[in-house]
Amino acid sequence: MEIQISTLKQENTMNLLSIGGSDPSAGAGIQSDVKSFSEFGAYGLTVITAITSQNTSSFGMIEPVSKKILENQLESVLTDFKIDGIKIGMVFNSEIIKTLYQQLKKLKIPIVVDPVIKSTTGGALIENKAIEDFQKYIIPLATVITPNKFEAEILSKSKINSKKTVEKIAKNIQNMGAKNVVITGIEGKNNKIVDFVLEKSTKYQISGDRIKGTNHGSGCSYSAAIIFAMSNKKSIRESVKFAKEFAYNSIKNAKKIGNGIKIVDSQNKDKINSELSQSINEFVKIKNIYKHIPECQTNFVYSKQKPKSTKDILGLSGRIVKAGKEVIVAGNLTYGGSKHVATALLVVNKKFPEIQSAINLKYENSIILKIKKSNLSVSNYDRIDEPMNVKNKGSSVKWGITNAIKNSKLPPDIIFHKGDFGKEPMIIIFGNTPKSILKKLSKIVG
Ligand code: PXL
Repeated sequence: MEIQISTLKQENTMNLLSIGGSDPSAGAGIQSDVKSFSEFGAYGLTVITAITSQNTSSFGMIEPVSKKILENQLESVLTDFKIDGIKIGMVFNSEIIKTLYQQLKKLKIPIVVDPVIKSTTGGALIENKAIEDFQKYIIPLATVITPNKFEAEILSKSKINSKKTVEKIAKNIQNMGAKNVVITGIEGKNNKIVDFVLEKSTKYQISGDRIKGTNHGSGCSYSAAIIFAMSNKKSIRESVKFAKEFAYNSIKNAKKIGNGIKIVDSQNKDKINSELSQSINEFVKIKNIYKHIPECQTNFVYSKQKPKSTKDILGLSGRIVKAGKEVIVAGNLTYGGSKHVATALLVVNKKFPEIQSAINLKYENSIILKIKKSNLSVSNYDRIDEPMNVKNKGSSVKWGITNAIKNSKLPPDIIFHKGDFGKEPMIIIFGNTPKSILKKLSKIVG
């Protein structure tokens, strides 16, 4: 079966729903979530609970939507799209809270609740009298709830002033029905900012550098990143780490767009990172792709121009791994994250600088046959010929790839070797970009 990349994209993009308020400054609320989701390569859907008017200096009016249009919006999205995860932000009043509860209680997808109470410019995002219903109806929907220190204090009606009280307050919020609690923005020692995580049966802290100053939208980008990671079946710990890094970069990139405080900028991933993460998302959704993952698992890499070492090549710190018939992405994208595939790419890139991306797949005769029938260029090397000193130095990949392209005039699409004693045979696909690799893949798998 031929895989059409265009259909693949249409059918397999992750759909994330943001339920919250509209912010015309687009720094927070549903507008900011749509931008974050799109940055992750996911498709963002929205259900609006309230319209706020605000800018970077002041907060104006709020108009909550009616129960009728809220129900109708929910019905529209829930009946049409396969939704992979939901983020709930501003809910404003009891009527909205109860309506959301009725519609969402039956769903079995991850829900991240960001219990927003006040905007940075001082606007009340929830009515005081609705907080009790928020605790009763919205908190139990949460797979993860992400209050900042101030919100955690309001929800638990107590002050955070020590590590012990953070734990107590997290437990208290968990007792309201949230499965996992992440209290963000606790000031730590040495200019660190700490997030406290309480899972069902474990607790820990994740610490990061602090950036001084007030920004609009940092909390929203944090919770949007958590729902993306959770919907990708990441663990709570991995999701929190991912969100912390994403929010950190968004804050670091914050821009003074209006006359008041800066607005966070989530459009901060370099192009290499954003194309590779999108392509990995598409790769793992290719039908039956688990059959092509080798025992040593798969890495998908993308290099900066003129890489000097594998540190200039982006890859997964974990791998794309097989779990039964599913394929899971373990770890995060980091420069220097891949050793073998990145080394192979480095060698090819030296001779053919336009080749900046690579992926390894399981060796199968049937694939080699398909490759030979396609118009892809293929070369190979034989590990039997490998000199002893190369084997001992552990530089087999470098030696093999150098050999395979020694006489090539054109860049290779595919290089394979059939293995050796104790060494798994392997196929590596090369391309200018991750997208071009997906195109080549569509000719040979499926
Ligand atoms: O960042 C919290 C938040 C969420 N939703 C809306 C907001 C804000 C903060 O201003 O305006 C609509």
